Amino acid sequence: MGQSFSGIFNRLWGVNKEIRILILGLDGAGKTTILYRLQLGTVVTTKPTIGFNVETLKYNNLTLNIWDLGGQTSIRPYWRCYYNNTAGIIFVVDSTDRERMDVACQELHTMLKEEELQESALLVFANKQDQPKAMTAAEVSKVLDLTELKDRSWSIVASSAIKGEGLTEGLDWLMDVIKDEQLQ
Ligand code: G3D
Ligand code: MG
Repeated sequence: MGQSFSGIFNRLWGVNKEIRILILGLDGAGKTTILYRLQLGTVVTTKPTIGFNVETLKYNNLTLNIWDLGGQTSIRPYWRCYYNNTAGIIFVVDSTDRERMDVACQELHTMLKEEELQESALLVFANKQDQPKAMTAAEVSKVLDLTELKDRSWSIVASSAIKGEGLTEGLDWLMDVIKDEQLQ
């Protein structure tokens, strides 16, 4: 059997500061499903400002914050409260949602321009691979222009949040990168 999720995240135990991971993506991509799948503790939903729901999961010195990208640009300034100490970004894509791939691409690249996120590693989940019409991870990588990313550690992993596939592989990669960067 594969490693447990808590085992993966426990690797950061001993890193002597709070580490934040943002889980982002368009609505319906599968973010909440992934968060619950991790089974690391209680997910708390807060609404700090109008029209902006944040789900939070705390585990040891790790905080996972998750919200939907897209829609109201007026609330964007409020997101910045969550950027501090962001070691990693997990961007979740619905691989069957071909119509909104360009929106996902724009949202991702806008986010990555944020000053405070320049050092953050990026993991992309090409999610919903259990669906017959899903684009492959290679196809998603291409439409999201991931190869254009310079000076950033990034990886794309095919996943099915519903089946629990690919999540361990992706998070393993991300935790390794974060641990390396924190210990430097
Ligand atoms: P979000 O938090 O990114 O908005 P959710 O997305 O986690 O709420 O998921 C949106 C819908 O997609 C949910 O279905 C969920 O079950 C489904 N979903 C999430 N991941 C996968 C996956 O890997 N494969 C498939 N087939 N479906 C997935 P409902 O029907 O509850 O809206
Ligand atoms: Mg959600």
